[in-house]
Amino acid sequence: EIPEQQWAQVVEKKGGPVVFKQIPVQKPGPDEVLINVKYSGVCHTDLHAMKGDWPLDTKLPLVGGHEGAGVVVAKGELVTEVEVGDYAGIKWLNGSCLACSFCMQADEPLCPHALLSGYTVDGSFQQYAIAKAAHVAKIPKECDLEAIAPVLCAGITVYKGLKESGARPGQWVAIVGAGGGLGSMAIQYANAMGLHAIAIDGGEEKGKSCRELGAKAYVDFTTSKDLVADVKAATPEGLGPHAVILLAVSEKPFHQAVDYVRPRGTIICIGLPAGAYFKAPVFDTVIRMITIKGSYVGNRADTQEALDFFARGLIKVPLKTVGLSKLQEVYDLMEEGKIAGRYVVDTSK
Ligand code: 8ID
Ligand code: ZN
Ligand code: ZN
Repeated sequence: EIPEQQWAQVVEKKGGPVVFKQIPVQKPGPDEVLINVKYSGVCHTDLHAMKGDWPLDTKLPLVGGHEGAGVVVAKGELVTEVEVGDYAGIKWLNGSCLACSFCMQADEPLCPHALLSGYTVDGSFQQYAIAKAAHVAKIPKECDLEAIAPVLCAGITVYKGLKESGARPGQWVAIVGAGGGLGSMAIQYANAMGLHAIAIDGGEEKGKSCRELGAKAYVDFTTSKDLVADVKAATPEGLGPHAVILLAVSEKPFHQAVDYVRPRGTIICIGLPAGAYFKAPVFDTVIRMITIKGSYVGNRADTQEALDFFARGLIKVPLKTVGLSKLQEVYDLMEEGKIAGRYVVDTSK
């Protein structure tokens, strides 16, 4: 009993707003599954997509969303990896060709034919969404779909970023934008991986939530008189963190990271502020042997590893859940930087 029509949030023109309306339910192709999305996390990427912030066009009209947790309700004839009734997740990488040199090396986010949920194909801000079976996240039956939804982008992305940083258990990592959706997850993954997290964000509410999530220190960028000195002071011998995970949606903190990262340290760029450039002094980068890298979501193995941390009970990020009909209000709060942690939308409301 899959309905013909369903509720969705649709971006009809660049800049938005989202329009809550009924649209047809699609049928899965031979290598695709149809997922009844129960909950979907709201990532800042969804807001960037609606605003047209990046040098890559979205489809229009567009159903956003790429942290969709739900139940498989139909599948194409070639699909063998999941069954109807299984829990599954729609993530940013909706599909990839599986045949190019990047896919062959498990770098499928770099696939030139990648399909992006809620960007180049419709995503999870609807009750029924399509994904390539090869790429859906396999969610264990014992997991809570509401709580696991934000793992499907935020969790995977920060877990991959921490891996890319090369930081080892016992070392220190600065998380910039720690009070946001990705940042809250990053504190928890860092702890689970045996790292010491220093949280950087703005305001008392985010500070409180970062500490509750297990950050060893909080530096408030809105009140700190010398952010570089404060971050270094929070690390042993004042040498600075071994890694910096940049999640902020603003350019300035990217430049500051070079000044406080420990010599031989690694800076991981993940946040995607519109039109931003990364500028670093060549002299410092050379003589302090600093590594600067980008990190983009994760591959299928990273996905299952990130979900496994959650399934083991190691990742507990407080959520705020509202009906799918309230998505625009979530975007408004996000635009103002007022969200501590992650919002999740319930597609039944
Ligand atoms: O694969 C990827 N690279 C990937 C995956 C998913 C998301 C990248 N992203 C990108 C998003 O597109 C977005 O640009 O990561 C960024 C963060 O996404 P989010 O966590 O969903 O956004 P949020 O919840 O709004 O959190 C952003 C935080 O940054 C803080 C804000 O206060 C907020 O808590 N922040 C800002 I804006 N300026 C800051 C500063 N100067 C800052 N924190 C510290 N210092
Ligand atoms: Zn995302
Ligand atoms: Zn490919």
